[in-house]
Amino acid sequence: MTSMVIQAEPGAITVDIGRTALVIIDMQRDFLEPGGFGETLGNDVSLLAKAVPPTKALLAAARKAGMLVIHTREGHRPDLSDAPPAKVNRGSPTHRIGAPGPMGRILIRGEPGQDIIPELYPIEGEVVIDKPGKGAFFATDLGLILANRGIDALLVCGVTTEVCVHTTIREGNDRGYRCIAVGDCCASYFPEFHEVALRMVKAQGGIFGWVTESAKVVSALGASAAAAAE
Ligand code: TIU
Repeated sequence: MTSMVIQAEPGAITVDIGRTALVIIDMQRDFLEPGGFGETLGNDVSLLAKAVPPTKALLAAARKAGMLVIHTREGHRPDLSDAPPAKVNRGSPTHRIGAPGPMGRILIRGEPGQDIIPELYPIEGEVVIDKPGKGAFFATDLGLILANRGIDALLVCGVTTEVCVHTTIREGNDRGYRCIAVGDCCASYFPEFHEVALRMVKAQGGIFGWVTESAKVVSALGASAAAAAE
């Protein structure tokens, strides 16, 4: 077991690398690229781009350390049987889940827009969770996969901070996982929601978990590898 200390708020946290998973939430073309679901909801998708380079660096460091990497994608079956009508019937009728868009049917599994952006594309051996809800635990086998691997800490990043990232952290926290939001690897269409969502995680002594930055995790992984090589 190799542990590392991550500098974070409200305080530093020690995790075992073999019992920690990097969970990258919904870095999908539908949310990050023009023409996808995010833009159809009236959002400026360019606001999410800044989370991509730090996430790429964090992903590279996690892969090098042999950490479990999990990618999630929000999306539904082509027949929409797993999409609640209350979710589908929202927004403009031409821009709803399942409607044709420039990157295929919006938020439908298997369509190009529902897939992960090329910069962060999963590699062989990494887990991809297709989720019908905002939280990554809801109606998925994420909990089973984490339990089978003995995971007890989650480094969580992705989009959007106050929606799918926050819901997943809340779900994970209630299930007993120590959740660490990697702030610069998260982004929102609403910068103020991003800021407040992160503050909510670490408030009250870490009511939902911890907040850190990618450089601090990369540095902790580097220090752990250096110590192991001694
Ligand atoms: N619209 C929005 O902010 N987010 C979502 O719909 N899904 C995720 O956050 N992934």
